[in-house]
Amino acid sequence: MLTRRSALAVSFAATMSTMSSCTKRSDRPLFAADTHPHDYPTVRAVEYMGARLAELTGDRLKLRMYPGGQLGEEKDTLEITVFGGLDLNRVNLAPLNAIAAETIVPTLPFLFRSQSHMRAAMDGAPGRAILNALEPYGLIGLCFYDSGARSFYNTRRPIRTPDDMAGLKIRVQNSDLFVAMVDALGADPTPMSYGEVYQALVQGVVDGAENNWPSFVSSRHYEAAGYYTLTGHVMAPEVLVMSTRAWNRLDETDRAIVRQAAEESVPVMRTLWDQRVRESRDIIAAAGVQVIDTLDQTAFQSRMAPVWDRFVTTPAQRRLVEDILAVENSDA
Ligand code: GTR
Repeated sequence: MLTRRSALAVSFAATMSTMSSCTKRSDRPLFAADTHPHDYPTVRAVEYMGARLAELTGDRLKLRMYPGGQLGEEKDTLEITVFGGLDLNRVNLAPLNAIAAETIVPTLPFLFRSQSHMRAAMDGAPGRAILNALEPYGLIGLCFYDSGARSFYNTRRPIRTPDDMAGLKIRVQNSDLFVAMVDALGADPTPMSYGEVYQALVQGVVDGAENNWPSFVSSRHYEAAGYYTLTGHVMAPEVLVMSTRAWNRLDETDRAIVRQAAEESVPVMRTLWDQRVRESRDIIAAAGVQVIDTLDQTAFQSRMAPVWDRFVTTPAQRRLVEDILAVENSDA
């Protein structure tokens, strides 16, 4: 059954494809979607990209952002992007896991050593290979944005070891990898769209979820979940994708400009991100959430071997894992 939001997104997509088939490409802006609110770093970075597009083309290319999940949940807007109803979409890598196997690799638990390792790997050849792997599926990968490290929060009790997670119902993103990961920790994984999690936490439909500092705050999940355990288990970055249909309407010059503007938005996003993480930590501290930061991370990590074995299966994935692990970074 279609939710109200996805119904809205479908009708939006229908209007857009009618518009694009009967107007020239320069007659309307590129439409972009993001699940986060208007002031979130990913939204502001894509808007920055839009401003650069306008500058570089004398207003020929423009971008209009639809933030706050108003066009639907990531899974739905991704489908719409693939069939060309949306031009640009900023999503997490997790909903892409079912589309392109290469996107699973940066989503693997405890893969990256640090944020700077993640940034160095995604800026380099492994990142480029993952973006290119989206092309056969109707998506052009433009750039990666930070998503920090995801950690577990819940409404019930402080989690210090995997055993403390036993029986907790934990919301996960729509990705089999996340389901398997939470399962391996002994909790009960519940895949659910992001927009539904706040109510589910408040009503006790789930006991917890997992996310980075900025999302924990902007989603207001911290108002319901008073325990945040810094497992930092996944550092999968966000990704900005363009519909191949929209891409095909651009000539070579404009494609290069789109790539340039996207690349220029990355350092802008990183500055906004680091600032937002600091602000979010302060908000959590002031709200009295119990932050559990003295924990044995290896106890969580050691449960992940079967998850890696199950999800890293192709030669391309194995090569990516090796290449990412071999990337050196300043704080390694
Ligand atoms: C956030 C991410 C979103 C979405 C969300 C979720 O960190 O930025 O794109 O994936 O997590 O948990 O669904």
